[in-house]
Amino acid sequence: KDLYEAPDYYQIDDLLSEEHKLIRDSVRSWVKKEVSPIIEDFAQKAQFPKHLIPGLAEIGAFGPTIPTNYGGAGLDYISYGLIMQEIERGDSGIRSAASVQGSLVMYPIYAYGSEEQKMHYLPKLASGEYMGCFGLTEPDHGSDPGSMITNIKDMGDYFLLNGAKMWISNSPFADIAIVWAKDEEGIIRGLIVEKGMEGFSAPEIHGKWSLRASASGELVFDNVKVPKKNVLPNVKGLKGPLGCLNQARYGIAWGALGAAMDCYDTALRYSKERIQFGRPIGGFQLQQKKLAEMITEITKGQLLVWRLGVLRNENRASPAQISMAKRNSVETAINIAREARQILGGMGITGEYPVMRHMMNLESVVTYEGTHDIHLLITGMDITGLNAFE
Ligand code: TGC
Ligand code: FAD
Repeated sequence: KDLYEAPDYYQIDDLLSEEHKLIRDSVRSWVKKEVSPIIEDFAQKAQFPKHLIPGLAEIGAFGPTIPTNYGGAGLDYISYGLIMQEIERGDSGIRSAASVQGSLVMYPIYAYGSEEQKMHYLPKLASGEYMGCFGLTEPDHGSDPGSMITNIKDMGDYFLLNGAKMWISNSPFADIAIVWAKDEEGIIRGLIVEKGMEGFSAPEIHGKWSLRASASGELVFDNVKVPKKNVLPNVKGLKGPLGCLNQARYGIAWGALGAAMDCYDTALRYSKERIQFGRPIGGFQLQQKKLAEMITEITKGQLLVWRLGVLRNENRASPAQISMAKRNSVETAINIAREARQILGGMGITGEYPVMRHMMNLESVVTYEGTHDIHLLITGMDITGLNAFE
């Protein structure tokens, strides 16, 4: 593809500042130059392209909203959203690496850490010198993380950590892990666990058909001695990890639309070029229905995330509003990917086009950071006041 046209059917660009557009365009050209040419190969090989880490740091993808005195980019939430949108236009796995680093590793250190922890870790994470991962999910506790069994025991000078985490993005190569574990009173605490601590391992999960260019793994803790200075002092309880998820889910709400835009753009071009029965397939009503519905859903999604960004900037976005946007964007994207793949016919199943890769990636995105069902139930609880989880 020589060109990329970002759909902007309702002149949503008018709602962006010049700075927003500059940031968006510079990330877009970075993705086009650095990600698009190599991503299919890395996805086929099931490898995370580690060489992209310095570039991701340079475009401000690691901690876009973290203040500059800690090494972050100090940007607003619309900028953060636009960065995620453009990265996920390239690949959800690359956006995942950035989401985890910024929202799930830097954010908890920034929001719940001591000044010493912030000064020590945040600049290294912002520059990509350290990469991090976030361990909440366990083999037997996914949607219900409050029932986790990973635990810490107070041994005086240190905590003894035991348990296991599952499905952890970036874990196989991460230098540090933000780990959520219960103390002896059953209260969830956050810990910074470092690579090389005795009894800590992070084996990779193989055989994924989705998010193949992202490294996923386990975190296994067998009597790991975690110094007390590595505990995040300023949060206790499930609201700690859930607060980080608000950050990441917000980014995914924008990101998934990037994947949707790439699928739409690819299908639209193909429909104008592919000739069957003597004319472009885009001239057939059935294909036009698919394309018209795609641009309608993308436009609705763009307006929703833009408004969410404004609310987030004003610190007024509720977790339930974030859930609605994450769920809507991912559903939009997965439906568009499936329809776009059909428009491409047989070519749609090949790596010549990005559509099937996006489609497979989105099967993870619809599950992680709270499944489609869980976000629906969060909306249900918010509007009825009745809790379906109890
Ligand atoms: P519940 O009793 O409702 O809440 C416990 C405490 O947490 C507070 N809270 C929140 N705080 C901040 N943000 C939110 N979004 C919050 N939601 C709830 C709540 O007020 C309460 O506080 P307090 O002070 O009263 O104690 O908790 P519950 O056990 O009933 O669970 C609720 C539920 C199901 C919504 C929650 O557990 C949930 O969201 N489950 C989904 C799990 C999930 O999303 N896991 C994601 C793992 S990380 C991941 O997937 C990374 S992928 C990264 C990538 O590669 O991009
Ligand atoms: P389950 O919770 O077992 O759910 C199975 C099904 O049951 C789902 O359809 C779900 O919607 C449904 N269900 C569950 N409870 C209810 C209910 N109350 N009502 C109705 N239906 C319900 N986790 C991390 O901590 N860190 C990471 O970095 C991370 N990265 C990931 C990367 C990938 C590629 C994947 C696939 C997952 C990752 N996860 C990560 C884990 C992810 O957050 C979980 O997979 C997700 O929260 C769902 O948990 P589960 O897979 O155990 O499914």
